[in-house]
Amino acid sequence: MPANLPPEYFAAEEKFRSAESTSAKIHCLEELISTVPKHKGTDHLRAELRRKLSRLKSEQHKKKNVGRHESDFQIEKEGSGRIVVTGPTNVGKSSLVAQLTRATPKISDSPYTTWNPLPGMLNVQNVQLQLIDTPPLNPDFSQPELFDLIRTADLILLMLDIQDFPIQQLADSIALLTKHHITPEFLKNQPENSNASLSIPTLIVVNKVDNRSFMDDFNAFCELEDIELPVLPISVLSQNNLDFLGSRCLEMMRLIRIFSKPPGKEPDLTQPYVLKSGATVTDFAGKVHRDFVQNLKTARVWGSGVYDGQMVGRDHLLNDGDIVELHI
Ligand SMILES: Nc1nc2c(ncn2[C@@H]2O[C@H](COP(=O)(O)OP(=O)(O)OP(=O)(O)O)[C@@H](O)[C@H]2O)c(=O)[nH]1
Ligand SMILES: [Mg+2]
Repeated sequence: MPANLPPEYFAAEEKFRSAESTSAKIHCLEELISTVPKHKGTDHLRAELRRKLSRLKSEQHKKKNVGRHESDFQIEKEGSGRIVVTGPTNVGKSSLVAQLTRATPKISDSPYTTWNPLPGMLNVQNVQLQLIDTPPLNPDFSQPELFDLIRTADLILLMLDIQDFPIQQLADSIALLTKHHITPEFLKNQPENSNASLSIPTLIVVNKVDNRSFMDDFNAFCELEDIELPVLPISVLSQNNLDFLGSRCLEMMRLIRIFSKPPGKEPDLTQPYVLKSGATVTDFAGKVHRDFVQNLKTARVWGSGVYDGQMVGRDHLLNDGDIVELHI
């Protein structure tokens, strides 16, 4: 397919050729990329220009950050779990973190904007989760510390862009993750994944599904994959499915919320105790107070699988949203 480049492209290309400093080259190249129309005929050209930009930005970044880079990637854990947002450049990772938390990462239409991770706190049904924006997965510039950070995730959000060849993006992202010994959990039973690789729950988040017209592309994306993927279409721009994303995260992290009811009082439904799914009344008692584990005699539960206020034993399995009254 012919590229059909507009005259502005050639003018911008000329400017880029004559730029001398790295920062001027980056500036001109960003301008050049913005003149290339997005269609199949310009695929290769856009990929090549992005690669060039990535190389220039990494060059500039290395000069700026000698010595202090690694520590930016060491982030203290906060909240009930850690979610790392990863994926190719420009898919909207920083936009998502900015939208869902108070963090203010830089957002730009130009590729390779984020160079350092940035955490924010995400509140999902009163559960605090740490959501970390990261630099893009980049086949041309490997950052070992980025993969070390991803390895610390309780859940990976692998973000793709429905408007920019998501199938290819998914394949490239998985290739990079597995090269660094990280296997998205949905692939862990595939024979090619060795035991040496760390399997992490991973939700594929397909962004920029801004309106119904992109749902056909999204459905085609789902159909073309051989295995059933944990996948959610979203749009940060039109806020499509963002609420649902939070509850999907809790589910995939296998976290449940349990509310404590002191005897004779109402439960505080704004302050859940967060436990792993499969937790028992004894596990809950241990969260409330460590002495309760020893002294617990019985408990009453309101919620699913029980009648209201049912007496249960120490080994009773709890469900998300249960209210528990401990008797010691
Ligand atoms: N149409 C549309 N554009 C979006 C959406 N979310 C983000 N964008 C735009 O996509 C571009 C890239 O967004 P970023 O959040 O900077 O992307 P990123 O993944 O952090 O990019 P890198 O830092 O380079 O990895 C920006 O112009 C955003 O405004 C969306 O839901 N729909
Ligand atoms: Mg970013």
